[in-house]
Amino acid sequence: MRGGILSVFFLVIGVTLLGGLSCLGEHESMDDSFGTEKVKRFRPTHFIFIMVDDQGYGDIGYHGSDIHTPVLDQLAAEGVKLENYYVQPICSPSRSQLMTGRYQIHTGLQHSIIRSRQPLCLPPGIPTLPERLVEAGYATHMVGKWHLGFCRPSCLPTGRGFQSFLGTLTGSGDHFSYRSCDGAEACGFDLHDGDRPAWEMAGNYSTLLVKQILRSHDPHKPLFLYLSLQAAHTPLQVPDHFLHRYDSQGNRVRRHYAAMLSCLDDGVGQVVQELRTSGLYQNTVLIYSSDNGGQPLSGGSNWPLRGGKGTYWEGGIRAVAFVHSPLLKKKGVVSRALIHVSDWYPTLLGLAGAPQSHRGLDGHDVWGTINTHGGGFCQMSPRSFVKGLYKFTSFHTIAHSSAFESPLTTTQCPVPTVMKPTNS
Ligand SMILES: [Ca+2]
Repeated sequence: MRGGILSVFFLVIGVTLLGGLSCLGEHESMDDSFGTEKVKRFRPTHFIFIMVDDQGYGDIGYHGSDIHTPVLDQLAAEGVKLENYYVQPICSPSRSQLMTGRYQIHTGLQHSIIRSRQPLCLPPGIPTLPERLVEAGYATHMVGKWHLGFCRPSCLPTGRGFQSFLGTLTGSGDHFSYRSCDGAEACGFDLHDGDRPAWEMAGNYSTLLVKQILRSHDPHKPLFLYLSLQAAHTPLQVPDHFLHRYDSQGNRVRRHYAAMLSCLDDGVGQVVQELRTSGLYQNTVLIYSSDNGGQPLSGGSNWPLRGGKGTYWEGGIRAVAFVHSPLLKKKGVVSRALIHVSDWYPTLLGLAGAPQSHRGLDGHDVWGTINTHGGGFCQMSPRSFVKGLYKFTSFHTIAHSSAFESPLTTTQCPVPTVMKPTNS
């Protein structure tokens, strides 16, 4: 029996994974709010990072989309919506920044995605987020799309800090067959369990994953689960019952894309339900992020932003993101603080109580901004710009230039302004 599209598959096994880590030993009580210092003194915090692929800024219910995402809408409404959140315009650079906390120009990954035949991966000398979390005592698991190179065993997720990995190494394989091609002459099977092809898991993966998780299970450790979904990246494939939700959608491409996001939405709901059932939920920080803007040619919409995936217009780099956690001090708020995908590295390490060295990092610890100032005080972000091919400057910075002397309000923060290209 076919297992459904990759997103469903990953979410199902993601649930299995969470279920396997349901016991965390003795817990101390803590109040409803927390910061880095409190986390150090109390029980460890679990991280669920959900990275979705090519979801457009306009393709989520709370941005007015015609795509139904009730689970995501509710999670975001109960958390902090990040409305000034930036990523890179394509897959590998964004993911490299999440893993290293550094701009891709500092890791050699600034050119494009890593193609299957390219002998490239994350630089071995730069510690990754899961490597640092392992040092802090975390169990680290990855399910889903890697797309950060696989030319050597040391480049694989299991070579870069994840204690278990089940997923795909390339960027756009078939959701059903796991066939992935880099040109017609270079195709292969891309579903891997650790460092080996998982041929046998194509139809019966969940059972095997249970075994895998049970083998690696340590109930006393905090959890970092990187759930990296290939939905809603091409190829646009989805089980029929999700398609039927959009029978009225006349655009076939858009219909399939929308159905993939609904499938994803359902799956995230299963993950959260399992978090509740397993008792992990109350001490979990769930971060949801798209890796780049939507691709209009593949059904995505970034409305009202201009441009899309692969461009440095807002539609390519301003992404859907939110944080959901019972531990947030302020919930149900919209943050317009400038936050970038590279910021998760120091932010999560800070929450984990890991020793911090900011040497070489481009990311900032933005937990205080999210947790305490989530109501839109953009000037409270430690970040004033994002460096890429273009510089982005927050209104706060502009307001302190000679040309803009108007004081900021605390309720309205304009989007960053695109400045001239920079070589620095
Ligand atoms: Ca992508």
